[in-house]
Amino acid sequence: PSGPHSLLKIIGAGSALGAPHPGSAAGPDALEASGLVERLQGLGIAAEWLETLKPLAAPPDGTDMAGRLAANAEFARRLADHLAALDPGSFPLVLGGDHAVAVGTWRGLARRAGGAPGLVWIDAHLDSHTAGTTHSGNIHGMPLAALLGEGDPALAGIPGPRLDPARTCIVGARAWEPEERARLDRLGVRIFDMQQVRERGLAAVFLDALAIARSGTGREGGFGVSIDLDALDPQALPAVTCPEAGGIDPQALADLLLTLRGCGDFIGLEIVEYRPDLDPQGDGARWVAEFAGAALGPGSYRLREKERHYGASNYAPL
Ligand code: 4U7
Ligand code: MN
Ligand code: MN
Ligand code: MN
Repeated sequence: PSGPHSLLKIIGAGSALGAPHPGSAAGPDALEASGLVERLQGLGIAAEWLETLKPLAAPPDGTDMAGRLAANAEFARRLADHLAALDPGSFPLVLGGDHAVAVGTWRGLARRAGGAPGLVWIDAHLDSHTAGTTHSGNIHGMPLAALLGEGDPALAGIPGPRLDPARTCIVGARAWEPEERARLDRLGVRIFDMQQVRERGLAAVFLDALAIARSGTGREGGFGVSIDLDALDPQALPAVTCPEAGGIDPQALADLLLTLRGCGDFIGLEIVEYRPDLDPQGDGARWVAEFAGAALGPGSYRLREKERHYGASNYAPL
């Protein structure tokens, strides 16, 4: 760890409080042990593992919705506070954990950026239920609705600006319930489902999604990308809680994430839902390194600017 000279700060969000299986809570520790920092440093990225947040205590089995919302909200609030306070010379990579941690990630980064970021949400699911519409009761199916300001105030009220639906979009969706779809349609959130990805190709869809997230005049918040690994095809990456057949080819996604290197308004990357207990060969860990390396590798405008302003000891010469 090179302290102040690291530009890329990795924050582990080791919570599975939102999921029906505890396995994703171990995601950050497994990714750290897999040598992620070293892999990124090998690509010339000045990366440091800053910290891994853990839930205070898992609520006992049978805890009601209010209790589970409160536990998820406590974790999200703490994560948001850490991210909002991150030093200005760094770029955040948040690693889950289940996708409920995203409520903390994007409220915290919105505060840090001084406004709501546009957001590209890459996921097999829409994650736009509320406690009132959920079929499963699982809170990792609710974070996007909460970020848009919908649903129980415990989750929707984590401090920070709410997302602008006009600058929010989803890529890769193929499994949803009618209520969450209706919510997003009402709000005007654009959904690029898997059928569109197949018809138009991932590149065309991804560039449209980026344009939406980067659009508008009040762009002081920049934009971010949240990757739920279940967006990818489970034949290539089965180590997730809610696999859905017919997903995105991981190499195709890695190739498109290269686009992010050119974006000066890119404010944060999140990768969630990794299940190390289902990943004996470490394929999932390898893809996480590929995605982060593609988005933030040498030539990354965002890291280069930070290097110019704040300096970096181990960033590869460009
Ligand atoms: B993830 C689901 F019912 N919609 O609400 C639900 F299909 O963060 C899935 O995208 C949620 O992994 C998946 O439980 C949440 C279900
Ligand atoms: Mn998700
Ligand atoms: Mn999902
Ligand atoms: Mn899942």
